[in-house]
Amino acid sequence: MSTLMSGAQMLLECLAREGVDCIFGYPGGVTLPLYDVLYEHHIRHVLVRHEENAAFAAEGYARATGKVGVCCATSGPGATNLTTGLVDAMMDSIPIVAITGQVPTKLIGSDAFQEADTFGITRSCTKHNYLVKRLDDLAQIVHEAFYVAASGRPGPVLVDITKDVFQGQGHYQPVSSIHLPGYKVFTEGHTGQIRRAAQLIQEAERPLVYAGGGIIAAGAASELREFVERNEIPTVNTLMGLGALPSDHPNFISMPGMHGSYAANLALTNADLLIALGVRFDDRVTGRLAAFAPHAKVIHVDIDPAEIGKNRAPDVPIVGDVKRVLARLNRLLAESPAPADEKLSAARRAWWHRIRQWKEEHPLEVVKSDSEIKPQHLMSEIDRLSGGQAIVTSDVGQHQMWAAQLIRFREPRLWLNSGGLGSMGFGLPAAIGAQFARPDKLVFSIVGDGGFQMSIPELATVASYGLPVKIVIMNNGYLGMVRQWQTLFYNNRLSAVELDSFPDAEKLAGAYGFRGRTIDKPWDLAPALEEAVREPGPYLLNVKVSPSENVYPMVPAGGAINEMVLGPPQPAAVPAK
Ligand SMILES: Cc1ncc(C[n+]2csc(CCOP(=O)(O)OP(=O)(O)O)c2C)c(N)n1
Repeated sequence: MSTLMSGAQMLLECLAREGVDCIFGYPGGVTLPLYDVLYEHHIRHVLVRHEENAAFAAEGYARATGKVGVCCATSGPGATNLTTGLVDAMMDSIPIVAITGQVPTKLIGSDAFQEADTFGITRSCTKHNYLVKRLDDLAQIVHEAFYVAASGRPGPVLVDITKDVFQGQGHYQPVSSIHLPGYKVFTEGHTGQIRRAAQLIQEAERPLVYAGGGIIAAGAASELREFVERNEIPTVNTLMGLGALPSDHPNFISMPGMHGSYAANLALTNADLLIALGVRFDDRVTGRLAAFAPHAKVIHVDIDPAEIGKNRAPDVPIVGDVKRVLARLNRLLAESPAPADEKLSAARRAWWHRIRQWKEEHPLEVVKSDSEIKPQHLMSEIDRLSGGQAIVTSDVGQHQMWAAQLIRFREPRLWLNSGGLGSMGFGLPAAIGAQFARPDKLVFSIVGDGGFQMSIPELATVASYGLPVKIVIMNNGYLGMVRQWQTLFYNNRLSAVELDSFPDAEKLAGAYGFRGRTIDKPWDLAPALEEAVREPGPYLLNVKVSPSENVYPMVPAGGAINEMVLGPPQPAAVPAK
């Protein structure tokens, strides 16, 4: 007979059995019984300074490892503070389990102190959610929550637990199987469609792989690499997919989309076959949908049937785990190679030639100046120190786009950013989660001066755990990305974008007990970053960059992705060739 335990102990037993070693959270009234058990439990609880950041940190942990991240909040305001992080995880398909406390069962619906309808509020921002009102259901639900979060298309799952369940006494019953009628995960892919895909791949003159976060979620990077190498196919990785193919791989073009490269966007526009792998044809990638990849047949592989045909009807739909589907495609293409066809080979050579030309005509450039620090210069220095190996989290805005364009990632799970939701305030807490998950790694957190001010409370978390995160503020004195749109599309009428009061970084970091510095001279950039990396603990580097720089290329909202503004002085529309 197993030992009698409280609901709170049982919850931790479940988490331990799920391999959880770390929870990001913030306590409160109804979670007191849980925190009492955490007091002497081996699972580490990390006290963040705001619940939103608990969710972002759990995401950072999950994004850096592929494991389920866990966050925890009390009822009412604690739970509602989690919601941005839940939506963020939902949009980017990140597996997290959020535990929230709820008022005692008998008080539900009575407007009790700190009661909120967490179950109702989070229904639309979770993959699945539960309200636990009976201790007998607890273990089953918690194990289900982990299964749902991590299986199929990953996502956030919330478990709302009443205080009486935490306080009740019962026996933990191991959960031997999880059977969820109505929740089916299709992993294998349809054999006939995989054959059709193989045939299209062998016949295409201008094939292009368009690979996204699904490759990283599925752990399919080596299958992707084999696929593009064996079939000699050029590849674009979306913002969420950076690192799926190493940035310096010869088949890698770069990121496509609104701030994607000229070559990547023209490759999409001119391809005759798009092999879309774990992507969702997001509007920031496609631009005007009707003009997206107008000459291409589409093979779309995704584990979520709802993605197939959502934005673009594919010619070959394949619902399945992209890792398994690619492995099967690789086998099929190896076993039955296409017969030699000189005309086709010449067309493929010409395709590669055009792509190389586009890359040479308009590369993503590192702009430098003798008098001021250019944002691109900052990113290239971080890239130099990272060598494609560091974990880099970003916040949202111009710095995010420059980082995505100019920093290399040699592996998956190094580039962590809020892609779908674009949540400012993500970068620093995500770095905290990532650093806990990967203490061995150098972690840069690149943030704008706007987003940083949303996360300042987390400097306390960084300090109190001595996390050696290198926080780099790209400080342009503006909400830069909004300023850019106002400059380009609203006659430079700068409205509510100036950030004219910014704290002294050295004093701010010093107030928390670690080192910080502000620089604004280009010759100080490399030494200052090196100093930050050498520092064994945290470091806050405030880099004042030229204030009014714009991110290019840029596809204006509603434009086709070949209609890029390539940069000052004059917009240049690039025709599809
Ligand atoms: C929570 C949240 N609020 C508002 C926005 C809208 N927004 C997108 S980018 C941006 C400006 C970000 O400024 P900053 O953090 O300084 O970064 P920069 O663009 O200058 O690199 C804003 C306000 C957002 N993405 N997230």
